Amino acid sequence: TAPGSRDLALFGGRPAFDRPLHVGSPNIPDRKRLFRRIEEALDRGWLTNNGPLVREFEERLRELTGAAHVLATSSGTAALEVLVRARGLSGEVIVPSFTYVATVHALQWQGMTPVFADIDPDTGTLDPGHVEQLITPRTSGIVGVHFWGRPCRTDALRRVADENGLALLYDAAHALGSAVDGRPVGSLGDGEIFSFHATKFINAFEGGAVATSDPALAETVDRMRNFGFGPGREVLTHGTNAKMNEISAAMGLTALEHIDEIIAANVLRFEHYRAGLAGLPGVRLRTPGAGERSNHQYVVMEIDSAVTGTGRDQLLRLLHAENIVAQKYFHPGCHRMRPYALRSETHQPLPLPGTEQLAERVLVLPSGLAVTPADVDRICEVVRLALTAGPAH
Ligand code: T4K
Repeated sequence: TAPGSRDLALFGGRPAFDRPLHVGSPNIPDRKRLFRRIEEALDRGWLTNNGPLVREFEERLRELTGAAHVLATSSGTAALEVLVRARGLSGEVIVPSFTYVATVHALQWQGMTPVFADIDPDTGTLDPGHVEQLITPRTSGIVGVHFWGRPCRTDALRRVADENGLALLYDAAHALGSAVDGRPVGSLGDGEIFSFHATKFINAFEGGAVATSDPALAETVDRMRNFGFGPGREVLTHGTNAKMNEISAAMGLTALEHIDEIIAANVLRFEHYRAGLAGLPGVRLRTPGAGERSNHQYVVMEIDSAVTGTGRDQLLRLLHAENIVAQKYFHPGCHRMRPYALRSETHQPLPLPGTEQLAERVLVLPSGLAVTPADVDRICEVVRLALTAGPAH
């Protein structure tokens, strides 16, 4: 008989997978090489504080991003905190609400007021027109997010920033290896940050980096990530400990050696999703825009529940029961999160319809090396079944 709702695990069927399939399962491409690097670091007796593996990792990232300077850090969040401070931002900083909360926390944690701008629901990135409307005499900068690896509308944002004397920084946590019109992410803003958290397609257990082509900014970031030390260990500025360690760099370097094949694997999985979900009413996969290159680390499905009859959250429950650990990246918008919703100074003068719409519709599906193309085909079958025989039917 044709599969029906009773085959769904939520209604008593057997789960489609006997192990959880995650969105962010770490890619670990070459354990031997990783262990060799770690052995070498242990033998050297140099474990952190600008060690040779960190310097090599930074060099590879410079080549990849085209930025003149890359400074590795202990996390993407630490990178952003150091960058906004080193760039001298203060007062109000315009940022999308539709982002991982770390973007907004980093600003707030550094004593700035995040002002939430809307996104263009088509791209998921900052709407430059809305940014312009939010500028006040207290605004010092814009922090865009290259969301899901999709570069921001950088030319329009650059114009807004330059016309108003604002810094333009990017949270590129999702976007290593992405590019627009041949310009790699990392070279688009005054400064940009990357994340190498375990769940990122290139990971360093935990880690991050600041990329910039401004030598003075790079020097300040370099000092601030290391207690403010300058040459001769003289303390020249305020600082923190945001350094990357050698074990993290060993992991990051080893993964970077395989970046092309990891991206190719991501693309292959994306193509399987595209074929597997084709023609399913009310379901759309997000694709890169014209002139854009994406690392395809996130496969983003958008659900129009008016068409499917099954809401995004219902589908998520159905998928989780099947061991398909899809994620609501990112819901809700940060302006609805308790510490920001309750703060009067982040009072939102304008509604954020693009953010509200997208946050209710998106679901990020498992991908990466730990998920095989055959797994993807099976996931697509389950999504089809859930949407055609699920609770709405
Ligand atoms: N800006 C943006 C736009 C970001 O997305 C992020 C981080 C940042 C800034 C900050 O960068 P970091 O300071 O983190 O370097 C995860 C990551 O923890 C976070 O790094 C990432 N974005 C975000 C997109 O994803 P959660 O809260 O979803 O984590 P968690 O623990 O729920 O894990 C997600 C999935 O990954 C689960 O299904 C389990 C799986 N997983 C997780 C870990 C840690 C694994 O399979 N293996 C693992 O080792 O944030």
